[in-house]
This record gives sequence, C-alpha cells and structure tokens, in this order.
Amino acid sequence: MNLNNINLEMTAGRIDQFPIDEIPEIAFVGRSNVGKSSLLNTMMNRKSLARTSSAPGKTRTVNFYNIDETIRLVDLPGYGYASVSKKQQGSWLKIVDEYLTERENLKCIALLLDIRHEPNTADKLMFEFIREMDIPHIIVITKADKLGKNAQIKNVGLIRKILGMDKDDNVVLFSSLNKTGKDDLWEMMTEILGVE
Ligand SMILES: Nc1nc2c(ncn2[C@@H]2O[C@H](COP(=O)(O)OP(=O)(O)OP(=O)(O)O)[C@@H](O)[C@H]2O)c(=O)[nH]1
Ligand SMILES: [Mg+2]
Repeated sequence: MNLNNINLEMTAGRIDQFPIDEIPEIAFVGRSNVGKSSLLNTMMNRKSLARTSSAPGKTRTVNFYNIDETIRLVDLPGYGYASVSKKQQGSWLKIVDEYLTERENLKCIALLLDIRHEPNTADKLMFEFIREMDIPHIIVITKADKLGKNAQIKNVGLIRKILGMDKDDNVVLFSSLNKTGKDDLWEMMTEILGVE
C-alpha cells in the first residue's frame, strides 16, 4: 500500500453519495472532540487533510479517504458532546447510524476514547453496539500525551473495566501529538483488513 497515494474521495451527507465498490473500509467512531480527524491525519502522514477543531462538532459528514485504491479510512461525525444540542446532533448522527448499520464495505471499526475521561453512557452504548455487530474492532485510547506513564496505565485499566472489555480485545494507546501507537494501529488495521 502506497501512503503517498491518498485522497479525500468523497464527503457524503447522504447515504446515496457513498462510493460504490468493494474496497474494504475501517471507520473511526467516538465522542466529538476525542480526536478522530486528528488520528486520521496522523495515520495518513498529512497535517490537515481531515479537518479538525478544538470545538466539538467539527466533522458533520462521512468522509472517505481512499488509500492507494486498497482501503478506505472513514472519518465520521462524533456523538454526545454536552455543548452540542440533541437537535443539532440529530441531523448528522443519522448518517453515522446509516453508515454503521448499512455499509457492506465496513470491515473494521475503531472506537476512540479519550484517556482522561471515563467512558460515558454513549460510549458504553457504542461499544455494546459494535460488539453485537460482530465485526472486528479496535479500541483506541487517544491523547495519551496528556498524561504521564502511571496515570496512563491506571486510566487504561479503568476504561477496560468500565466497558467490560475482554482480555483479547485490541487496545492501542495513541497520540496524534507525538505519534504514539501509529505503527501498532497500522499493523492491526492491515492485518484485520488483510492488506499489505
Ligand atoms: N494533546 C492532544 N490533542 C489532540 C490529540 N488528538 C486530537 N487533539 C485535539 O483535540 C481536538 C479535537 O480533535 P479532532 O480531531 O477535531 O476531534 P474529532 O473527534 O474529529 O471531533 P468531531 O469532528 O467534532 O467529532 C483538537 O483541538 C485537536 O488538536 C492528541 O493526541 N493529543
Ligand atoms: Mg472530526
């Protein structure tokens, strides 16, 4: 797979705009502001191909990044941030739901969780939903750079416990700031999707 051959193939606000082919996709889900778009930029070696913001609710469409015609990374709008009203969220969360429940190209889901926060009800529901979908999944714990080593270990343990994760669940500690976990995540993703 050639990481120099990446493009934003489509930014879709409706399900009928999704690309039609068989390219396997990995989707990135999680609360608004958890760092999904930043993680995608880090994974793709780009500074700002995916748009990011310190204000939650930046990504409002489904964004398909085509990597060398081999896989797609899919950036989704975030859910459940207190400062974004339910009504505001409704319009763009519908497309997330449609993507996750109807997309046949979807072969792996990465659920992102902020290392500093306990998973909330929305996170727990999303984790349950992914488990029930019976699709390979990776838990990515973001913003690792915000904590020291001991606090990292403590909080990862807490997140595992709160979500009731299994021992063999894939977990990656990640930082878009210093690229912690980037190689591990690429390895897991390519193995799950069966690409080189
Ligand atoms: N320190 C640190 N900050 C990060 C990291 N990842 C993301 N951020 C910051 O967190 C904020 C949100 O990042 P985004 O990537 O836009 O988050 P998102 O999950 O895409 O948010 P939505 O599009 O609203 O769902 C930005 O200010 C980023 O700079 C990280 O690993 N470390
Ligand atoms: Mg985003």
